Parts: sequence; structure tokens; C-alpha cells
Amino acid sequence: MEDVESIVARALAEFSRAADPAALENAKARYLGRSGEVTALLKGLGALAPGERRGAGARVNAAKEQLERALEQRRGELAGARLAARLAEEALDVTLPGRGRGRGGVHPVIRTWQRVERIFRSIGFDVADGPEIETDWHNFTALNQPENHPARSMHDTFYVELKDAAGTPLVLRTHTSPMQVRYARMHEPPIKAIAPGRTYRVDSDATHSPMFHQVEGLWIDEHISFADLKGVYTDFLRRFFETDRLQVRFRPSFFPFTEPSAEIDMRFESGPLEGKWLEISGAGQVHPNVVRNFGFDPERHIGFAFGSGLERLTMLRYGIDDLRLFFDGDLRFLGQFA
Ligand code: 2U9
Repeated sequence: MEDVESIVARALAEFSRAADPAALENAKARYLGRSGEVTALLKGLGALAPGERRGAGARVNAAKEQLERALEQRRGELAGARLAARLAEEALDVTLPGRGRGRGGVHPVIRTWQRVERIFRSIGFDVADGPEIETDWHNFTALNQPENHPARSMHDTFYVELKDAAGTPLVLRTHTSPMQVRYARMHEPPIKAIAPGRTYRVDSDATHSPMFHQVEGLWIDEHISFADLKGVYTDFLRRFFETDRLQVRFRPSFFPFTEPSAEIDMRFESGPLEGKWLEISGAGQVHPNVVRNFGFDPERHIGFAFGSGLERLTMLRYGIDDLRLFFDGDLRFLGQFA
């Protein structure tokens, strides 16, 4: 039978070869486990003659203790090696400079909004502000939009579950005009104001978003004409697009809140869009019924109004060809305006 010393030598060699805790525990089982080699020696002591038993017992027990100490030591070494590997892998260089906070930027449509406000303020226009959830009266009735007008349908307008004092459902404003109505009813002519803001319509495709931005202008006075409207709007466009080489034309049109009404087109005389007439706005003389709803006498006060889409102005200014880019939140696009 193999002597205790050589079993111990084999066990010690296996313990030190074990590269991970699982291999070490397997090696332990082979020697100190229930059917391990050292355990077998201990079990075999009973079969020895009483004279030999004491000496053999002492040797086997000493071997068992030696192996247990070696096992503990190797467990410690493997745990230490594992910790060292993790520390190396997850090392942090605390001397590196911090990443800092990302710098945000103003959304391109909001840049346009701010730019439009600045230009109109500089030519004497005030800026009106008002609620996005509106009464039916301010959004439609005051603007000469009759009861059966298709814009009032649920297909075109978002209704909310709240109602006004008369029990009529409130709407998400479909244009910024109700702000102009509120402003006009709180001021006396002459009135010069723009109303920029978010507006909502049940519409969603490549060229329409259910939420979009408008800016409307309103000018009410005693002796003004289409010439004043054209002069102000042309001046605005030239400053907005930073070029005097830009032409403006009016084409007849129809809106319930203006009479007569016009579409405003513009044409660049140079640049990538040179020579092409582009629709940019709607406009007109404020309808006498609307002037009456302001509380003014249409025989005395005459008003001009225009309305433009802020997304459209932004797309033409920066050469953007897809409306959806404004609403996707893609930083590769938005970062260009930071
Ligand atoms: C009041 C009275 C009249 C504003 C006007 C338009 C014509 C117009 C559209 C342009 C693109 C809206 O953003 S858009 O889809 N607007 O065509 N807006 S006249 O007329 C008003 C406004 C307020 C009290």
C-alpha cells in the first residue's frame, strides 16, 4: 500500500495546481472527502494490529491536518488572485478629467420663434401669450367660423373632456388666433401684436404633425391698408432670411376670419432656392364680424392679419426637407443647432 507521505505529496501537488476554487474543492474531495484517499486510510486503522494502530493513526491524522492547512492556504491564494484580477479589470483612473455635463442647445423651431419675436418687437409689435386649451368661442366662433364649419369636426380638432361655463367642450387651440382675440379684447387700437405658439390639429403624415407652431400677426388701426401689411411682412421676411434679394407676392384666397384674404408667396433671387415661388403665409383684412367680436366698430377700425408656420420658416431658413426631424429628438440632427 502507498505510504502516507507519497499520498500527501500528490495531494499537495494537486492543491497547488488547482487554478480555481472549483478545481481545488474537487481535489479536496479526492483526498479528504467521504471516499477520499486519506479518509480511507483513517477507516483502515481499525484493521491494524493494536501495536501498529497508535503510530499509524498519529501519522494519518498529522497528514490530514497538513492537507487541511494546505487547503486553507490555497483557498486564500485563489481568493486573493480573483480579487486582484477584478481590481485590475475594474480599475478606475481617478486622475482622469471628468466627462462634464453635455451642453444643450435651443431647438431649431424655438430659435425661429425667438428670432421672429426679436424682429417684430423691433418694429413695434407686442407679443401675445395665452392658453393652449381654449374655449370653442375663442377658437372658432369669435373668428367667424360657423357652427357647421368642417374645422370644428372631431376629425380635425382635438376636444378635451373639460367644458366651458356654458357646457361647451374645450379644444386644443387649432391656431394661435384665439390669443389674438383675447389680446384685442384687452387692448385699445392701435393694436400691433404677434401671437407665436403651439397649435394642435388631428393630422399626422410626412408634412403634418398633430402639434405644430404658428405665428400670427395682427395690426388694427384707423387708416391702414394692404400696403402696410405687405410692407411689414416683406421687411420681416428680408430680415428673417437675411437678404434683401427676396420678392413677395399676394394671391387671392379664402379664410373665414379675413376678407379679402390672400396667400403670401416669396421668391429668393439667389441661393439654392433661387427663382422658385414658395408659399410662406396666409393673410388678409380682418373680417368685420371678427372686428365686432373684439368690441370695435368695423366702420372705424380696420385690421390686417397674417399667419405663418414656424416649422415652415425653419425648414426654408436651414434647408431642412423633412418635418419629422423636428419631432424625432435625434441628437445627430438637433446637435447641429447647439
Ligand atoms: C385674428 C384674425 C385673423 C391670421 C391668418 C392665415 C391667414 C393662414 C396659416 C398659415 C400656415 C396657418 O400655420 S399655418 O398652417 N394661416 O393662412 N392666418 S390669415 O388671421 C387672423 C388671425 C387672428 C384675430
